[in-house]
Amino acid sequence: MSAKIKNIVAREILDSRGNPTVEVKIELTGKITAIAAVPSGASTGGAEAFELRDGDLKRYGGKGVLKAVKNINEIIAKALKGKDAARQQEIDNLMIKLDGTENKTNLGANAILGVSLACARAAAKSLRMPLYKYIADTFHFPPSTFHLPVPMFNIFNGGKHADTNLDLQEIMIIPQAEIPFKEKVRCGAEIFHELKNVLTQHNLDTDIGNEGGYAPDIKSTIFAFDLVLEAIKRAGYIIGKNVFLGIDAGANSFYNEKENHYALKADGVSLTSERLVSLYIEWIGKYNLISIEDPLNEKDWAEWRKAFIRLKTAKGDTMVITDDLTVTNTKLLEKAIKEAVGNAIIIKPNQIGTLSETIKTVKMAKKAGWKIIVSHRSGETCDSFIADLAVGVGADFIKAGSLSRGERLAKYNRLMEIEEEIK
Ligand code: 2PG
Ligand code: MG
Repeated sequence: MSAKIKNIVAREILDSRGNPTVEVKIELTGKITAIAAVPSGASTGGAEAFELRDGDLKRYGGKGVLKAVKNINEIIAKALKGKDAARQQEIDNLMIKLDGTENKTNLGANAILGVSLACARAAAKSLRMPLYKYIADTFHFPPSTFHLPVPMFNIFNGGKHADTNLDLQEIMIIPQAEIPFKEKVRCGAEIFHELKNVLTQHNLDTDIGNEGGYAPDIKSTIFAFDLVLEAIKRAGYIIGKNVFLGIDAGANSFYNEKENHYALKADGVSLTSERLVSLYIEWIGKYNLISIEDPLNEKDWAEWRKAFIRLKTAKGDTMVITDDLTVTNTKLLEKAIKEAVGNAIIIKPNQIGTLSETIKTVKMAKKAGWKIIVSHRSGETCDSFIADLAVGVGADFIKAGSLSRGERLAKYNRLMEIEEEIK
């Protein structure tokens, strides 16, 4: 039997970048407690749900979250006390109503999401179920077919996640699907460590960026790909067979709106969207690039559509992933499906602000035959909720950063634990 919400207490904690974020502890009747923490993005999409920050420049440069914490402790807690924790949809709806705005600007999506996730975790505990199973059951995903998502390891950080000249935000290695999850982790880690040796040999920095991948300045974009390929080979893996490449271009960040072109500072070139897409096509052929996230800026739907057609024509199974374009929002996803701009979507709970709405987006994408990539944010905590979420909804992939930094490994380690449980 599930239990009733007895108490909700929020606190301000710090995320992996040292910025304040929200942590929520829920207590249920029967002495069950659960905690969840909220992540935060740096390269955020324009239409994301509202992240409430204090704006008080005397604290954390205005980034404090005491208002969000207060909204939980004084408003949300009161409204939810006594409710059945396992009625996730009802609880989420109640908070949406309490907020009363389209983008959760009153209470803050960071406040609402913290409660939503902590509630799910507490309910799962009260039912003595692992969180992934609870999510599958509650939202009617087929529980008998649990599988692990394929990890996309971001081993080269750039864009808004590093202070270097690499314009692409993420270069990811994607192990072959057929091996166990723990072998995928080993493959990723071995290549990650080998990349350090390769960088050292080229006299390049081996410091890491926001998501735990290396972040050196480089002489050109393709040089970064070459370095990764060298590391793959030296680690004993074969590109195109054991491991593939993916990128998150994060194209908003190098798009120049005034001139309507994309400025690649690593290469000293400015490109139209058409020429940028030609470059992607070149990389698909040359570097076994199987997925491209946010290839163009989020405003240019017409160019996205053209890009999708060209990328698919170049190689039929290329994944064209929407992130900033759809921000886990069903309205935007509906448009994206209708306008045929991609075939895969990034799912980030904090882009929309409740677990129920996140699941709605997953279901809509699945129905349209899109691939699901559950994702972390560049500002993370050690909460591993998205690992369970990925398994619960049967996601195809998970993107949780590199093979370093505790807040990234927390997700991969949890997935290895789940793999043991479900075999
Ligand atoms: C992205 C994410 C995570 P951020 O663009 O996919 O990698 O970055 O959290 O900064 O939006
Ligand atoms: Mg992205």
